[in-house]
Amino acid sequence: MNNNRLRIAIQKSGRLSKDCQDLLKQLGVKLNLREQRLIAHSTNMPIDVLRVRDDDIPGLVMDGVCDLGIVGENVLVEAQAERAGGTQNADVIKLSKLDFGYCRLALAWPQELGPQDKSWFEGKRIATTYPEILKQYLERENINASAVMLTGSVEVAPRAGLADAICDLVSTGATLEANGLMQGDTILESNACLIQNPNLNDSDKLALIDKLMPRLKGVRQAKE
Ligand code: PRT
Ligand code: ZN
Repeated sequence: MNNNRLRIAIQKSGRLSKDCQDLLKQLGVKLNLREQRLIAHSTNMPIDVLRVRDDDIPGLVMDGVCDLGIVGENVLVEAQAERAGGTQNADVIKLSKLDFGYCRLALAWPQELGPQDKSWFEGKRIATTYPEILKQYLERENINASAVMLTGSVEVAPRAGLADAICDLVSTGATLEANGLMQGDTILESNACLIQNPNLNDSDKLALIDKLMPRLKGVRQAKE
């Protein structure tokens, strides 16, 4: 990998991939993404795009392996909370919120229990992929409940007897409905965002970012 090229981490395949690729195109970054490679080199700018799992993106940017990254705030906030208090760098510069990947992290419980207030969660087990964000919320709200970490199929946890409730991402609400779950409090609202390694000091790379940022602003305004 050439160190003089600006390295941007994006999700390889998933909900953010298409929007990330479209955004790079709108910024004038020409890429050959046809090959299923980890790294795609831009043909018109000194930029390399790394295509990885979204969960790896915050760490790659915090550690300076990549200069920039595009990731959901949900994944970013969880990764920062995971590193909090440890020795690893947990800082990033949030350059811009992006206009895709919108969702909310919300609590939900079996519909048949009907509406519940916060006190219901006392002593309950809550399945989630975001245990750190959930723990922060429970502390804030003074609720004594435990987080059950699941990386997938969170919405089936109550029915499977693995948990009493869930804390999961919601966009349309169709998944909750299909699984007989009732939506409660939103813990976090999330969009995709563009992040930068805070220790980046290469003047050519910083100049390139300065050139791209007004374009990004233009792309976002055009969408309004
Ligand atoms: O393989 P990799 O680890 O990269 O991908 P992934 O499977 O972890 O993530 P992916 O592609 O599913 O999501 C990437 C990012 O998209 C998330 O981190 C969010 O920032 C954002 N996003 C936006 C969503 C949703 N909307 C969303 N609806 N991520 C997940 N969902 C899931 C949710 O977990 C639930 O299962 O969709 C279901 C709910 O959707 P509705 O429309 O039925 O409410
Ligand atoms: Zn993921």
